[in-house]
Amino acid sequence: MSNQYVSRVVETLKKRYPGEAEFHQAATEVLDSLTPVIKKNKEIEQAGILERITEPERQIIFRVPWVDDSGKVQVNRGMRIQYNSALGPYKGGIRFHPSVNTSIIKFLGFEQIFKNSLTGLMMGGGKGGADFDPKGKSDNEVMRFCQSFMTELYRHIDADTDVPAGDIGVGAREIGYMFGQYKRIKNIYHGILTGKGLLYGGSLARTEATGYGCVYFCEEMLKDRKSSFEKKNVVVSGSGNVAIYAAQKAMSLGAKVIAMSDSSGYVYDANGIKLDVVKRLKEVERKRISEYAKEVKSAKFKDGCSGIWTIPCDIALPSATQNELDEKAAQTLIKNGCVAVAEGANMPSTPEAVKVFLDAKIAYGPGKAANAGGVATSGLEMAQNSQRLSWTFDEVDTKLHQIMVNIHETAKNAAKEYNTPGNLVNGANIAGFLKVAKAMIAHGVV
Ligand code: NDP
Ligand code: 2IT
Repeated sequence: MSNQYVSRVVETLKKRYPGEAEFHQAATEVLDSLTPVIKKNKEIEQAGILERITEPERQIIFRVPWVDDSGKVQVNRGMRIQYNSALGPYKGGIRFHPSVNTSIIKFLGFEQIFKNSLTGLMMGGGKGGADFDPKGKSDNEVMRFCQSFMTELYRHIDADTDVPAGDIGVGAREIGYMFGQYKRIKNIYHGILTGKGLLYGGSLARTEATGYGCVYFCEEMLKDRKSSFEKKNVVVSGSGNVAIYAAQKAMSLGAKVIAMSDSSGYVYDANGIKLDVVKRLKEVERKRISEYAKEVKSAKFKDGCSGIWTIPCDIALPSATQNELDEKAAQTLIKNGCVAVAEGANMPSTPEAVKVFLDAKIAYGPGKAANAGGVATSGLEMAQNSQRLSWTFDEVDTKLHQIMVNIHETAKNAAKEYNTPGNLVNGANIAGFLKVAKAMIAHGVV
């Protein structure tokens, strides 16, 4: 359902930015949800809020030259999209993956505006990245790349301006190299990145936060249905940062995680995935998930990552990448008895798959609500850096848990208020949007 103002803005975006499919998808999804809000509040159209909120405040695109181990010069394309600063400094991750382009970084930056608003912390939205593939690169190559990336990025970020973090392909190692280079260039030691190592300003529980937060969110959806993770079979796609800690928290709540994946395929282990093996293979040895099946005899490896959704499960936690779960996969999940889907990844379900979940009225938590625990804990890392203090793991985890409970409640209430009870897509989009829109109106035409 869409009104004329929404259709006009979406059409203009498609004309102005042809070929940005992921961005069109993300913008259309959010704007369509906003129809009842726009009807109720005429000021939104008068103030051009949709035109402004869909256009990044600033886009920085730059060359990243670096020297590989053979001495050859390589060049990648780096970018940072500073999308919206109505609620605070731009905040959002950096992705290093060969697929990175403006469409992907814009979709992620756009989603980040509403996600960050939902956390209740003072953070605007942004995203960055490069089409660099860390896979198969030596530590030294990764270091030289990160140093070159930061040699341009440093002039655009600051603790109160724009605070990047990790995302696909950017973890503790990359954040460390980028932090070191920033400090060297600027001679300032402050919290310009989050997801830092614990020795130099990182927050306890940030590593775990996105995955834990996703499970906390899912737990709230299950509670509303008088259910829990106890004795449930869970499928988690991906085997990176988000997937590993979503699996860990689900297991600690009594669930059995029976499958995980990477971009080449998935492992199924009816006895329950041994997470210590996955952690060693992925976090320490940087190997493929197929190695898991060579080590653990009860497991089977299958080529192709999308097959993971054919495994019967009670709960699915898509935690790999965008559009990894399509309509057919959604139908198969429902047919096999899946009752809850909480998105650890950003936009992992296609629009058709989302429709299947909403029509079936299963518990469905969209990424911008369900995976907000990562950026929320980044916000807590910024607060600790400003105070020059470190909170304990339990303090951070308790705050994270409360934030996820609040986000669920906020999205649920907004869905009800705008006449689509239970639809957390509408609820999250509306609640996230309203705060940003009101701040933008207060700031005047900027
Ligand atoms: P990682 O790089 O740690 O892990 C990514 C995982 O997803 C890997 O298993 C990777 O497999 C898989 N993957 C990546 N691209 C594809 C693809 N095209 N097809 C299938 N699988 C793929 O990243 P994160 O765990 O940090 O991020 C996962 C998702 O969570 C992303 O959507 C990210 O935007 C989102 N997210 C991350 C947050 C964070 O704090 N890190 C916060 C909120 C959301 P392979 O190794 O084969 O590439
Ligand atoms: O998509 C995301 O929310 C992230 N990659 C985390 C961003 C952050 O600033 O912690």
